[in-house]
Amino acid sequence: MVKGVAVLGSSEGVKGTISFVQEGDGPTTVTGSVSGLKPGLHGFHVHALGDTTNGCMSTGPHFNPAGKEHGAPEDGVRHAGDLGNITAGDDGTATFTIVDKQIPLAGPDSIIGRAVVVHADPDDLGKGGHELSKSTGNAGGRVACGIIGLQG
Ligand SMILES: [Cu+2]
Ligand SMILES: [Zn+2]
Repeated sequence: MVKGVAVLGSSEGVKGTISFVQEGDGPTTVTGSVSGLKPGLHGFHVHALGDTTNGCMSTGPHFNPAGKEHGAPEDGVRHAGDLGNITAGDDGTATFTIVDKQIPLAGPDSIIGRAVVVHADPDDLGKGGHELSKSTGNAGGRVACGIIGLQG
């Protein structure tokens, strides 16, 4: 079993910790709790670069080793990093569990050393008809991010 963790940093008061667990070649289970969000949906992705030297902008685009267009987690055509949306309640906290097969914690496409990003707005999952729908889901600003590290 391989475990990872990301502690979110933010210039906008958003806080959280995200945990990742993978058993063998199985899917990765992502669990997290993120507070300080505006109520509603927030795009949630693995971005390519584990670099926050210039805040969340330094994390680069969505992790996309297969060179595909942006999509929903359940779509055949999606970035590996496309984990859809998390939903914050009226208290501004999102608590969630996501199980996904495209974000391994080992091997050539491992997400260890990359970054997880929470966005200001909903991810339209590639279907919004906006010029950014097929690249970012038009999810708006990056309100929090953290580098995914291995957990002992
Ligand atoms: Cu993103
Ligand atoms: Zn994407």
